Amino acid sequence: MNIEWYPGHIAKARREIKEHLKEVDIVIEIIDARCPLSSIDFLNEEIKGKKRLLIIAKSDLVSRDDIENNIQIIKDKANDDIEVLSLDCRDNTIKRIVDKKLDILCDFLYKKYEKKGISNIKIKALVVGMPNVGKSTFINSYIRKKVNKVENTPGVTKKLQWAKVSDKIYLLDTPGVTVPKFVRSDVGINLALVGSINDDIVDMESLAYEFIKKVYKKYKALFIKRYDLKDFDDEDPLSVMDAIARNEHIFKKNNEIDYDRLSKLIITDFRKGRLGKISLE
Ligand SMILES: Nc1nc2c(ncn2[C@@H]2O[C@H](COP(=O)(O)OP(=O)(O)OP(=O)(O)O)[C@@H](O)[C@H]2O)c(=O)[nH]1
Ligand SMILES: [Mg+2]
Repeated sequence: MNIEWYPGHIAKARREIKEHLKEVDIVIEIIDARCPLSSIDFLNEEIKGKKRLLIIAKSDLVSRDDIENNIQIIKDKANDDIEVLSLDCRDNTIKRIVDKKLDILCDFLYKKYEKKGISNIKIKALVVGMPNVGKSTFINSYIRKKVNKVENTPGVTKKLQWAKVSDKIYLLDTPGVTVPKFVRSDVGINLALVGSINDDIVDMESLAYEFIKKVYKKYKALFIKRYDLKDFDDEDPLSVMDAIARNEHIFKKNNEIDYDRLSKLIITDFRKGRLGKISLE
């Protein structure tokens, strides 16, 4: 299965974000805890040299072990100034912990201002990431005000928009953007599964099949619990899908399995965390 999604509005947003890079001091990149390695490295070339705060959003949907493993992989790969935080971005008590990380990253700026004798420091941060990862939610929680529109679908934020945190800190919310070409087909599949790619361009039946193929062995117990698959031993993805359909009674009028409805059910259960904590990476 090969998924690519780089429509015109995303190409345009990417250009606009690039133009703003010059005027920001740091970059806050938001990635999805369920596929952190597929949602990272956005604008990697362009942001080289910028201090980066990497926020692993939706951490409530993944086990601590999976998050720690992936943080280690990211830290081993990152060779620039980077701080990492894993969060539930809907939690509006995150301010203190985010401020602490920003202070570490901005220490160089404070020193620079101090040398010049400037006391009214202004820090501008760019908030970027793939579509639907939680950028606007993060900003709202950090500011403790609903300044940005949030919805569980990609492409909600349409324009770049400044938000004032305090006299000292300003954040620029941006539309979620994908890259012109994913490095592996796996990346497209993972991003589609977490809802970063418009569902309209994705074949949901193939996507559900890929999902089961990818995670069933590791998370079998969660599937058994959710769909009551106790006496079912086969691990073939299609057989698993059929077993779920039988137990959930997902048939068409002619008694054939309704794969369209079944696929949407499985993917929605995953996205909403109803299956339990599942990481794609
Ligand atoms: N469980 C969970 N849900 C989250 C978290 N952060 C955001 N969400 C949900 O994810 C969905 C998308 O959030 P947004 O803040 O609109 O994401 P965005 O990155 O701004 O999306 P675009 O503007 O479309 O690129 C919403 O339904 C949020 O409630 C999180 O940490 N945990
Ligand atoms: Mg947004």
